[in-house]
Amino acid sequence: MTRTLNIAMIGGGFMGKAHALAYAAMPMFFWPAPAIPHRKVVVDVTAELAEAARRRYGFDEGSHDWKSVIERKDIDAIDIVTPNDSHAEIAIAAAKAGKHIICEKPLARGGEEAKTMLDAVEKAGVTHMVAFNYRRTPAVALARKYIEEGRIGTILSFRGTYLQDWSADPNGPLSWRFQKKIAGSGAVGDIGTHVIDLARYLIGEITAVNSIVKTYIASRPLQSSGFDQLAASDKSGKGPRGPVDVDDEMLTLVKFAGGATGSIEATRNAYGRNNFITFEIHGDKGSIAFNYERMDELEVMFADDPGDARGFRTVYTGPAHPYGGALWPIPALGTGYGETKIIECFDFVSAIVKGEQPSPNFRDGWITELVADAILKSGETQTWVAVG
Ligand code: NAI
Ligand code: 4PW
Repeated sequence: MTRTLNIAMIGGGFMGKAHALAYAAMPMFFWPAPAIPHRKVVVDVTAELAEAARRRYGFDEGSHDWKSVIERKDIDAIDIVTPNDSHAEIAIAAAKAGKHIICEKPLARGGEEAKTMLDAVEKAGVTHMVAFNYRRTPAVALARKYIEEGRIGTILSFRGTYLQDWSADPNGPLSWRFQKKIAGSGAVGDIGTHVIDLARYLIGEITAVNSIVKTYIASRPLQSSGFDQLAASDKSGKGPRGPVDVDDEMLTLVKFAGGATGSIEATRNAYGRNNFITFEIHGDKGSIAFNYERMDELEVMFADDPGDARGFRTVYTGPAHPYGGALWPIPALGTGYGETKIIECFDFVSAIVKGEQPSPNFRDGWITELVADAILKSGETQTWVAVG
């Protein structure tokens, strides 16, 4: 009989919604499922918030005390979907209690904190995963397959971006994402780490960076609750303001261990861009280009394409491509953010059942933090900085 895994999810905000959806939907797509994730307990900071999350996201129970939930014998896995400042404390306690862990990105507020988490999960011998879900986009997994098969030859260069505009308005509220003590950093940690993860997944380790890191908006209106208000409606700018002590934008050159070069840009101040995660990869036998805003499409050009058909062409992902058999039966029916989380959930649950470590795991999360640290340091020193 298919095993059941009892999940305790800590945090009932934006990512709480995405992960709860994934637990419910994963067996509907991946059937037979490796195990059935059961939404057992959801935790938030007050009893009222926990109860609202319980009803909304379909959990058996709500709680406002993650410490007692982690100790429960009937919980198999802990899902950490809280702001970044609580990831380490919760993950280390969960590891000590012998629970499998999935933790949202960025794993921590820097390499040092991330290493304490890695040490804890490795000592405990539990399954651990960091939720860089964009690499679960079928077109991104297809890009990796082409690279692994040598379809574009030796990789020469990688250009990656993550451009958004939700923080371009100076009267957007001072959410936790603009506070260093909670977030760790700004665009670098929040969205730059997604591109670092994609670069590592597709090309390999980053060894050195040379970066520009800037803050454009020095203060923002205080928001009325601890909740993040990415899409706050009150942007009147009235009322008290607080200081922003994180970066708004970063641009960096990168060197890869395998010899390729590249660049990464991340900003939340790019008017007109929404979830503009892109990469273009050039090899000595072809090129690949991707834009998340058209996430079912992969642009490819192979050097041996006929001379009268040179140029990028579009592959629409579907059943023939990674994860495609579990998703929808015809290419271009359309996948979305939800599917990336459903696939992530499948890979996490599969890893628990097989007793293996999924990828990306806490070691990947730690290395990504080391790259982010190097970018921030290079932004300060205006020099090349080695990673690690
Ligand atoms: P959010 O602000 O929408 O929700 C956070 C929730 O956690 C709130 O309900 C809050 O009350 C609760 N919370 C805070 N401290 C808690 C504690 N000690 N115990 C229990 N509950 C607590 O934040 P959001 O957007 O859900 O972000 C959470 C994490 O997910 C962050 O690390 C963020 O970087 C990451 N994230 C990842 C995304 C991705 O695409 N993979 C997208 C958005 C966020
Ligand atoms: O991780 C990122 C978030 O913090 C996300 O992928 C997008 O940008 C959505 O919210 C923010």
